[in-house]
Formats: sequence, structure tokens, C-alpha cells
Amino acid sequence: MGNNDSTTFLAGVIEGFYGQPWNQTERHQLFDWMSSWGLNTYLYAPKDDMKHRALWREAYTAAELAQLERVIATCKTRGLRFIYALSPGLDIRYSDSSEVGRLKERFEQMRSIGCENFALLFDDIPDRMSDADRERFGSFASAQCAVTNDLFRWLHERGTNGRFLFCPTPYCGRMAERQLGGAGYLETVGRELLPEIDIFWTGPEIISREITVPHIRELQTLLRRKPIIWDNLHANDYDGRRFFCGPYAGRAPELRSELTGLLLNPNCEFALNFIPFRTLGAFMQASRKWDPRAAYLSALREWRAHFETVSQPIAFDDLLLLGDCYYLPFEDGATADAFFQSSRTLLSKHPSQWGPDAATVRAQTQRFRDFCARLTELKNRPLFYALSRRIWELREELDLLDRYVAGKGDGKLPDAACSSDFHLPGTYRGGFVPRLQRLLLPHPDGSFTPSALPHE
Ligand code: GDL
Repeated sequence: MGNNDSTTFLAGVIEGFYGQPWNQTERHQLFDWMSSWGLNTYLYAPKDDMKHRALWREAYTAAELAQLERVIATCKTRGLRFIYALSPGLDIRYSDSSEVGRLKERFEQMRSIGCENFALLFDDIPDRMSDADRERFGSFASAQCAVTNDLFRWLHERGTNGRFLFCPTPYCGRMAERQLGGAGYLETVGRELLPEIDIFWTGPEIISREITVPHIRELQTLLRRKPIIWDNLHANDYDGRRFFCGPYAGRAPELRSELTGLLLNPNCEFALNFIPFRTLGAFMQASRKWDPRAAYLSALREWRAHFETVSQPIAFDDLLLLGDCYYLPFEDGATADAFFQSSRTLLSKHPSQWGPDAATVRAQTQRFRDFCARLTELKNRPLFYALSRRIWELREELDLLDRYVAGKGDGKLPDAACSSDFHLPGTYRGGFVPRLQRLLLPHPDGSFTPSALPHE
């Protein structure tokens, strides 16, 4: 692959989430998947590799460096582009030349193990400047551009001509509207950042339901170049109860020609990313029409092979319902939604009106609950461990629903209070965070109001 030119569309994966970075086995699996699914780029940017962000000035030890060297070598043998990122923005003193020197030392260490592509990321950092930096550069944007351009030129002087990527402090539409980073930040970056440098953007929001061509065209004017998308559609670091195994969606194939690349920052749990990566690969190859649901169903059929158990094979429909429960941030999959609606309709009626619908809801609830329990039999233990806490929680709710419908549906005591020996206060839905959550109630328009505080 002619991988080092400045025009190749960068399609692939960012390891760019908060939490535990992936391990070497996972990265190697990723590279196998990527090379067979038509993805060409991997960006190394785990927020909690201390030496990527919190301790960005510190060099890697020999052992750490040897690990990264293997990652780079594996990418090369698979024809993948490896990009190494540093996030110095938490505390860098832009006007202090020794700080730029430190960045150069860090990049030099990566160059010594074969790294050719680099990135500087200024996302999620304090939005203020020291007096010295303001005096020297005038604005946050100018300070970041000066440091980034310096690093870019320095690399070129040393014959490292790979790609260079930059993440701005306001990296989505909402942040730009709120003038994060100061007024005119993006215009300044468009003007001052060397035109060869790619600029990241996550869309209208940090987690964007949709990214449209008009949205990107507007941005191109400000940035004076096509952006590269940092896509957080499947990221789950912001909510430990969820994961997203739905398809790549909400972006049309025409978007690709408006961008210099599109990289997905996915679920923290590597094993849960099969469908996100598989469907991203398919999206990259889609000619004009993109059908996310069809891509999902096809990827799910392939993923099923990873769900071999120590006993009976699992049914596709059960796996589909599970996948649909953890679909996309703004959308449950169709079968999960239908399950929810039938349960909701039943509970909205007085039990005396339930009739045969109660038995139908119970049958599907029990089947699904038993399926979740059977996942403990998965041979693929990393996959099971990635699923286990979420599925435990789901099982609890299915079990409660079944007990409730059973308790009321026999027609004997439809108005009596219902309780369950398995869902006791304190251990069930307990804890400080749920208490806090009950204090402020969210509304569909994004606003919050205090709850009436009837309970603690
Ligand atoms: C972010 C962070 C990213 C994180 C994601 C989802 C960018 C540029 N930065 O804002 O590291 O994983 O949200 O929580 O997206």
C-alpha cells in the first residue's frame, strides 16, 4: 500500500478512549480484522496511557518501547498505517522552548522504533492560557499552531514525511458555538496551521448521531481544508452500563469525499467492537447507498461464530435481541424496541385487562433471561467477561419484570403491592450514584428539573 502519501484516505480505528488501554493480543486481533476488512489506519492515543497524556514529558522504558515497537512492526506487515499521538495540553507551557524540546524527544523515541506518523491532540484540556503564553502568542489557537507547526517541520527535516494530525480544543459544533478555546479559534487554526496537517472533528456533537455533508462543508471553509473525523459513535467510556454493537450509521457514503479520513474511537472493551469495525469496513466500501441495518445483520451473522458455548449453540434470534439491546447511543435495535413496547403496553393496563398478552410477555422475558444466563457458557472468555456485568444487570431487570407479571397476572391479587425476594432495597439498584441520579430528572429536550424528593 502506498501508505505514506498525503492523499490516502485514512480509514480505521482510534484507541482514544478513557480507561484501560487494550492489550497486545487485542491490538494484534484488531490489525488482523482491519487488514481483512479494508481499514488502513490505527491511531495510538489511549487517554490513560500515562505517557500519552498525564506524564507526556516522560520517555517510555525499554520494555514499554519494545511493546510499541511490536505494534508498529505488526501494522507494517499488515499494510496498516500506525500513528502515534501525544496529548500535552493539560499542562504544557507553549512559550517555553524546553517544552517543545520535550515533545521532540518523545517523538524521537518513537521514530527510533519505526514510527512515521504523528499527532498532537488538544482535546479535553483546561480552556485558559498562562500570562506568558498569552503575551507570546496572543491566543490559544496560535499557541497550539506554533507548537504543532514546529514539530511538523522538525519531523520533515529528519526525513519523517508521514501524516501529521491535530485535534483542536473545540472539536465539535457545540464546542465551537460556545467559543471554547476563545473567539475565532477555528478560523485562526485554519489560517495558521500548516495546510499539510489534518484536523480532527467529531461532528455537531462529541457523540454525533448524524454527520452531514453540509455540516462538513461549512467547517471546511473555516479550516481551509477537509477535516478528518474522530468518530465517537460507539465510544462507551462515558457510561459504564452501556456498550454499542450496532452498525456504523448516521453518515452517508457521500461524506467520505468531503473528508481526509474517518477513524472510529469505539467501546473500551475490545471484544465488543466486532460489529462496529466490521460495518465501518463495509461502509468504506459502500458505493452509494448505505443500509446500516442490513450491514448489522450480516456482521452479526459473522459475530455469532464467536459465541460458541460449551453446550448447545445459541440461536441467531437470541443474539439479535441482545445486540439490539446495546445498539447505538440514540437508538435501540428493532427487536429490543418491540420487546420494550410490548412490555410497556402490558404494564400500562390494569392486570385485569391483560388477558393472554401476559403469557406472551412472560414467555419472551423468560426466554431472553435464560439466554443471558447461558452466556456464562461462552468459550470465548474475554468476550464473556466484557459482557458479563451488563448482562447481569439486564437479567435482573428481566427477572423482575417476569416476577411482576407473574404476581399480578394470575388475577387473584391484581391491586396488591408486588415485591421480590431477589430485588431487595440496598443490594438492588442501590448505591450513591443511583441516589444522585434520582435528584435531577432529565427531560427529552435535554433539560433537568429537581425530582419531587419523595424518597431518599
Ligand atoms: C471525547 C474524547 C475521547 C473520548 C470521547 C467519548 C475526543 C476528541 N476526545 O471527548 O477521548 O473517548 O469523548 O467519551 O473525542
